[in-house]
Amino acid sequence: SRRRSILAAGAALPLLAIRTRPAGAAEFTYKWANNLPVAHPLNVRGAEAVARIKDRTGGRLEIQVFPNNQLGSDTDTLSQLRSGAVEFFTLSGLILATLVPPASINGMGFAFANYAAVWAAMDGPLGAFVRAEIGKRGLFAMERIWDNGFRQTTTSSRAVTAPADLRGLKLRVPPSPLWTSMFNALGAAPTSINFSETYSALQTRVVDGQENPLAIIETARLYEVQRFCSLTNHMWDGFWFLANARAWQRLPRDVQEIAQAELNASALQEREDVAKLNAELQAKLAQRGMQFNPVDPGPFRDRLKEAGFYKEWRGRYGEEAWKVLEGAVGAIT
Ligand code: X2X
Repeated sequence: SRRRSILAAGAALPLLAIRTRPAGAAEFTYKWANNLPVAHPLNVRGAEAVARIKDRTGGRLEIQVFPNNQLGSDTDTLSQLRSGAVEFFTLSGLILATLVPPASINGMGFAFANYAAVWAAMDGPLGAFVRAEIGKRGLFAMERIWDNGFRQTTTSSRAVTAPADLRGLKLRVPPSPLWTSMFNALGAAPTSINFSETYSALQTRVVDGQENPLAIIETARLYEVQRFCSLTNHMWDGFWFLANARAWQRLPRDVQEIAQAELNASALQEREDVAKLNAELQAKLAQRGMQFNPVDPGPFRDRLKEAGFYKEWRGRYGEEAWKVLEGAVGAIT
């Protein structure tokens, strides 16, 4: 009878539900997009995390990696992350600030003296503050931020030793209000260009310079189109490992825990790799023809103060955020 066949189908359901997934196929197939070359430690350690996650979840979560802006520029990919078309994205906090304004705060000019200060802040109250703000915007940030590094200034035209050397310099900066504001205050002529367009913008001389950590100057081969590298160390930048919050919440608790633990473990390894590279790379890049010069940060910081840069950004972030920053790095006056 009809009733009997419905019952029979119902009884068979649990089995059918399991069988609708072809053998070997993941329950969740998510995309992770990033803007970096495959040789960068973020991709090397990230790929290791992805493999461990697949293994430890018994294949339930499979993460497909799209390095090198394969899915679009950072600006495009941030939109895709928000819509859920991309589930994971590693993005600089400064660029994320176009959506979550406080997320650029770690890029405040000359705020961090060294890596010890960076990790104490980002694994501590400053990172917690920013992650909470990210959480209010439909995104979830893993606990450990990945290292991009202290940024150095390269040009095809001249060494930068003092703020006067930046005057009128056509400088590529990533799309973020803090970057534009800071280099305007320093007297340069910054242009917002996504990383995906940076190499060609330098090559065709749309801009004369850019600023990035040595690990990126090396892995993205920017040394091919830049000659001088000035060790300005003007800010520290890192990548939040972001998830679309709805996609993250769809994952069962145990899968979330494995994913977050493995990504955080890889982040710590990536930090070591990048620190090592940034220490070694000056010699290697010099062999390739780059000319390095040290920089005294004092005059740059003075110039930012005189231009009202710190005052302006203190107002934009608000007293609460500024207190958390100063709690980490000391008074910025
Ligand atoms: O766009 C850049 O310069 C880069 C790669 O450093 C960032 O992602 C902020």
